[in-house]
Amino acid sequence: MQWRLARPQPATLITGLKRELELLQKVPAAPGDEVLVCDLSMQRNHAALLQLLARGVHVRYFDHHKVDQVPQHPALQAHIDFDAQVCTSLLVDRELKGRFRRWALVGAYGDNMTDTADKLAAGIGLQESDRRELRLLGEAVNYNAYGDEAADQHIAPQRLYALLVRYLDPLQFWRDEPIGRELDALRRADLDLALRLTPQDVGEHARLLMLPDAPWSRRVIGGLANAWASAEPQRAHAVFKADRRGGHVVSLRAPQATPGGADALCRRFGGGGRAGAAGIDHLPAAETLRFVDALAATSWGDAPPR
Ligand SMILES: [Mn+2]
Repeated sequence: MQWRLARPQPATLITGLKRELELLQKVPAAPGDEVLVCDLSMQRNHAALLQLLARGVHVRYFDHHKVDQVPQHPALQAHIDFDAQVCTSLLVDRELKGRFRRWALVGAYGDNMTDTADKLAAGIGLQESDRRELRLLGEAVNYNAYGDEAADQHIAPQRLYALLVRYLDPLQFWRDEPIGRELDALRRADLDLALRLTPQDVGEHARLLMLPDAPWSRRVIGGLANAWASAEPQRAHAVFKADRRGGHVVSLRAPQATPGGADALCRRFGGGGRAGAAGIDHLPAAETLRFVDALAATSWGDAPPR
């Protein structure tokens, strides 16, 4: 949003569900084309990135997920930062020097970076009621990315983007377009169902929730983890949802008080993410106990807060 508003030009939008990460291989770019990549793990798209660069495509890459090695290539402009206090929206904001700060805040709120976003919002003189609307919009847009299949989503992200990009000011969008409030109402209804479930303690510093497999639970898993993380900032939260292969999808949040180590724990089980928020796409049933033991054994305070 921010980049397109700053540099308007015809572009093909390629997007996917929250867990569809290997998107770069779907980019049909020709030599001389420019590709803008946002919020997509470079680790998971490494080979496709090298292929694009070799083909003579220019790539501008903004991301905050852990990557072992950023290729050195004259046609790659990479803005990568793993700090727990940044998200991709804030990296773009940094590059554009705050030109579309209100949109940047929508992204940051949507990523549950409430404290950072509140400070930035206060810095540009936004009142509490405006901050609240930006937060609701961010959470609604973020929420719409969740689900295991297109039918789980209220509106296709491509269509939502086309509506959003017509507005320079997200507050105007929130007030003029009903879709933001529709998504907000859906999110609340799903969350109300999920919050009826009681988390179980896992050791002293973590809790675990088990969700059934249903359209609402496929959408709510990440938002539920964020809601519990905010409500209980001293504890880590793992939300499990049954998948169709007899295992689970896992969404993990480190304690907000010590936001580190979630990605490291998930990587041991084939998942990934960032320091404060990470996940596992498929945890086989046979691995469940090993994960729960590892969760109980994690001493979050020892992880560097980055
Ligand atoms: Mn992100």
